[in-house]
Amino acid sequence: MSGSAPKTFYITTAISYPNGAPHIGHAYEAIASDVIARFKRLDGYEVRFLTGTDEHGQKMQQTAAKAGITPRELADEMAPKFQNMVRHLNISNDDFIRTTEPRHYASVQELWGRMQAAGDIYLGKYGGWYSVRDEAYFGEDELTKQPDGTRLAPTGSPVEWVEEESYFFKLSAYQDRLLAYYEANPGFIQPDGRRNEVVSFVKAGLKDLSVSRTTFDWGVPVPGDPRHVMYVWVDALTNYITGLGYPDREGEAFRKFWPADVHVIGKDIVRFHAIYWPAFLMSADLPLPKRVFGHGFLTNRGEKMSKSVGNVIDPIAMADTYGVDQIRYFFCREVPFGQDGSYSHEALVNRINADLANDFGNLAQRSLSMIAKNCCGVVPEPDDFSDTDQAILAQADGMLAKARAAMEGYEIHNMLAEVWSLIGEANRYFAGEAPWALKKTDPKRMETVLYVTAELIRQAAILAQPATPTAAARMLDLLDLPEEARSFASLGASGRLKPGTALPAPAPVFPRWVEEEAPKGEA
Ligand code: ME8
Repeated sequence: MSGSAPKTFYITTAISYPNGAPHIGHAYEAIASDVIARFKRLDGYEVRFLTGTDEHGQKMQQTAAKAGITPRELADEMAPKFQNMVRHLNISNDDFIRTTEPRHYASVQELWGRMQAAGDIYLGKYGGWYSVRDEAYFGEDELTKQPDGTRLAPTGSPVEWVEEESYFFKLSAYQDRLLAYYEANPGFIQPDGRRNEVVSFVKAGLKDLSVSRTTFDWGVPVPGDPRHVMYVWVDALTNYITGLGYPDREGEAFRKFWPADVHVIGKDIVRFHAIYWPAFLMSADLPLPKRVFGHGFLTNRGEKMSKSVGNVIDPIAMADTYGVDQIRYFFCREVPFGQDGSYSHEALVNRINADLANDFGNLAQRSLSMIAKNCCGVVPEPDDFSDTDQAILAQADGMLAKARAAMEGYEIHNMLAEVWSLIGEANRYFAGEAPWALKKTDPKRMETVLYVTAELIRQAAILAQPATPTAAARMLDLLDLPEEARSFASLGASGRLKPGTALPAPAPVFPRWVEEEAPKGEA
């Protein structure tokens, strides 16, 4: 990288609807994206990481109406809860966008103008089953037909066929170009299963998309025709470029970071990101994102979380109960990224105690305590390395390549599995070499074993930083590693611990979960 511009990496999460409090699905997406962002930063990339809230649209308007407040009041009340959640979970986002900000209006209106200038927006009529009481359209499949032929919305209110004036985006014109793009960029939609769904959907034929509404007014006004507000997805998707200063395409952020390296989103909104968004960008003659990654859904013991079932988990309460690093590690390690995953108290406690407290925490505590007691609290000077020492050091030195390979496809779970397999080996090494027994028989060999163990902890802790940033930093503090020696550039033989370095008194980093403290009412 000498002399050349730093490698850049732009990652985004979906922007959340703030019509309710943040739930564990929002937290999961933010955590996984944060692990990717931190990994890339530590690996020498200049990273830009955006998250935020999606504040317009009918859902927000309806929730506000029920609460007797304006949608703006609702957004102003709820958006800080999302900002607070990302802070609480130690998410390293560089920006938090709210779609009600003036910078975003400017961006969406510019994008609309470019799509219009390209001839892709026309005025037509949108027809659908409309409930006046709910002020909403419903799909045919959502309705119940009454014996008298009338139809009822799921809310029980009657619907009527309504046609309203609407602007349309010529999505149908992009079918072939989209298919060609998917073909030429097989990694664009990940994981592969989601890609196949999108490809079949597009192959089946695309209809033009209604992109404005006149039945409500909580949205970005259509330029030149303010009776219309833009369809919330046109507005929402554009956040990804607003966050880079669009419409200023010559600005530093846009030039440096667009196109995005990855949009991390849930599986339910892959179509919007893999079909609409690239079509809008093609129309506006802007480069397309490199990848859309659709992660799975989290369930509570296999059951969908819903307010009515009462099993919605508050991520902040969960982090307060188990620990921020603990839940970050749990979700990223336990759930293969891309697949659905399930949460349970037992599974979490198992990971906390087995992986964090026993395997990593105990090993550090035991080996560093021995250094404190038997090596005057300084990193010991190793003697010649045995074959066993050399083999395990080589394994540690090879970790970065393995971790990178896993993260290439955003296999966060596999990246962590690699790091913890090294920790497992380090435990076997420590137990096998039994430095406590060498204390009397061969103190020099004891020092070598303690050196090697501390070196393994150094490398594992550097690699654990993306998932467990606070605990890993504490562990690196215990090794007295300066800030500049904590990036991935210091992994491997070139960054070996320096014998003679005075270490602070060891302190436990990963506490055990003690079952009596289980939260009451937790099934
Ligand atoms: O969809 N498990 O917002 P949203 C995992 N505003 N992820 C989940 C989940 C669960 N149980 N429930 C939701 C929106 N998510 C739009 C996005 S982007 C331009 C606009 C994920 O608040 C969901 O898939 O309903 C999405 O990626 C994110 O949380 C926000 O969902």
